[in-house]
Formats: sequence, structure tokens, C-alpha cells
Amino acid sequence: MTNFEKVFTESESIKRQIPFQDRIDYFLKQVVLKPRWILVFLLARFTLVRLIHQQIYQVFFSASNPITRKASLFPELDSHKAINSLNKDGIFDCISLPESIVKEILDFVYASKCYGGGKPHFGFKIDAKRELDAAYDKPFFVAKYFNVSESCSAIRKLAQDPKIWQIATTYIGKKAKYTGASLYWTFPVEDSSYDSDQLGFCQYHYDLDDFASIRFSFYLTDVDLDAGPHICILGSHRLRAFFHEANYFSRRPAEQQLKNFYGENKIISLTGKAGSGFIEDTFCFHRGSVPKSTRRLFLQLHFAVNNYNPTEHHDYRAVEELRDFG
Ligand SMILES: O=C(O)CCC(=O)C(=O)O
Repeated sequence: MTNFEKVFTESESIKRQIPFQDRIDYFLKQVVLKPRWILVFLLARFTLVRLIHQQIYQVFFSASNPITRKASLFPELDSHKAINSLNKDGIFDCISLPESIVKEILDFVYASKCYGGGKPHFGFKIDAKRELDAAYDKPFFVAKYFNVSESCSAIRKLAQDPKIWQIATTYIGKKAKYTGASLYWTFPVEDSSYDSDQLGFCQYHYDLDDFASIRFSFYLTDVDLDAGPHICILGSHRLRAFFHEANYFSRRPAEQQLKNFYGENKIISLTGKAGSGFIEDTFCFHRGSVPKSTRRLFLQLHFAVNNYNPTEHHDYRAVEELRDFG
């Protein structure tokens, strides 16, 4: 039984392109911050390379599982089903958070500051969003919480859950590492938002975090089609057109190309209640969508083979850098 309603018709993704100069800047920043990632950039985009890597890491490398907790927060989670579904579809959507964890995260969220547009000098409490919007003429599409693996006890528990680790080490291979969490709001905003995250999240893309990487994702607010659901193309982590794999200039093919290649019946929008979650291979083509009316609070726990850059998933920012808006 799935806790998601899979919807096969979906909203149009944003057509505006990320400026070429921004893409070059992103690439250079990645190379400077994590030089070893260049191999990932060059090779990890090829499905065959990823499959070979997965086989080698599943069979040969010794485990680095630091988990001491015995009881899982997900007693009903069927790890075998999850792995089979990840292998076949690149996504598994029968995982949900215990209510106590949802509550703990929400308590944290309302007591902590988030950062508008992911900018460390735009700190505010979410209750003050209306005042912030009135004071600032450019709406934020996202607001991110920083350092959550350290400061949110519920996220710490999740990141040490034995079943989560069992799935991560089985799928990625024995060297799987927890590389951080992203906890963020997405807000209903006009397409004209200046916020570059909107383009980054809301166009189809795949992520090149590593040769293998998955995310455990959870909604912390109810998400229907008007609340900016996550959208994924089933099986796209295994089936790739060569011109999509070998395109070093862009990991964001046009929506119509993807629809023609995969068929519309492979495109699902994941809607569900607060607490519902899914596990996704980040090599799948996926995207967020701009909420039409209701804001969405979203959590992702990231696992990969290496942790190239701890600031990557919003999860680490030096406290001295963080400032309040205004
Ligand atoms: O917010 C979403 O649903 C999409 C996020 C995403 O695409 C990403 O983190 O790469």
C-alpha cells in the first residue's frame, strides 16, 4: 500500500533557462570546493558506469555503518521492497514518519530561524513571513534551515535509524555515508521571483551528487497538487537517452523531450499527508513545482558514497555567517 496518491498529469515546468554564466559559475564553484568531484562530473552521468560502481561497492567495500540504535522508527518499512522499487523505478513511496517525529520537527521549525532564498543574512522565524513579505518587495521561493543535522534532535534520530542505513548501504554499497539534510519551505510565488532556487528546483534535472546517491524525503505539511508536489520520472535512473547522458552543458533537458522519451505515464506527482515520504535515486529525472496556494515544508536526508562538501545540502553554515533579515 502506498501512502501517496500518484498523479500522472502534472503542471508545466518552468521554461526559463538558468543563465549560461550561472552554470559556469556553479561548475567552477563545485570544482574549487570539491576537486575530487570532477570525476563524478565526467563519469557518473553514464548509467553503465553507475551500475558497475554500484556492483563493486555492494560486493567489495567493507561497511562503515555507524549505527548503534537497534529499534527503527520505521517498524513497518519493508527494506526489500524499498530496494526492489529503487532498482526498478528509482523511487519508493511507502515510508512515513511517526507522528511524534513530525511534531518534533515542527516544534523545531517554529522555534528556529529559516533563511530566505537560502541566504545566510536573511534569517527570520516562519511566523514572521507575512511581515517580511510586506517589508521586502521580492518574494522568496524557498526558505532553508541551516545546521539541522546538528540542532534538530528528530533529524539526528532519523539520520541514525538502522533501517534507513540498511537501505542506504544495500543500495549505494557498503561505504554509504550520510551527507546531510535539507529542510526547507517552498512558497507560492509568481514565476517572476528572483530566487534562483526556483529555477534550480522546478525544472526537470538529475543530481550528480556522486556515483551513487539516494534521498529519504518527507513532507511535513499536507501536500496536494496546489502545494508544490515533488515530481519524478519513473525508471529514468536506468533508462537514458545517450544525448541526455553525454550532455556536459546541461542536466536539464526540455520537458517535452522527456515526455516524448519516457511517455507521460511515467511522470508522477507525489502528493500526500504530512509525514508521508519517499526514497529517491537522485539520478532519476525529477523536479519540484511551485506551490499554487499552500506552502510546503520538505525534508531530505542525503546519502552518497562520499561527502564532498558539507555546505552542499544547506546543512552546514558557520554560525558567525548567519544574520537576521533587516
Ligand atoms: O523541492 C523539490 O521537490 C525538488 C528538490 C530537488 O529537485 C532537489 O533537491 O534536487
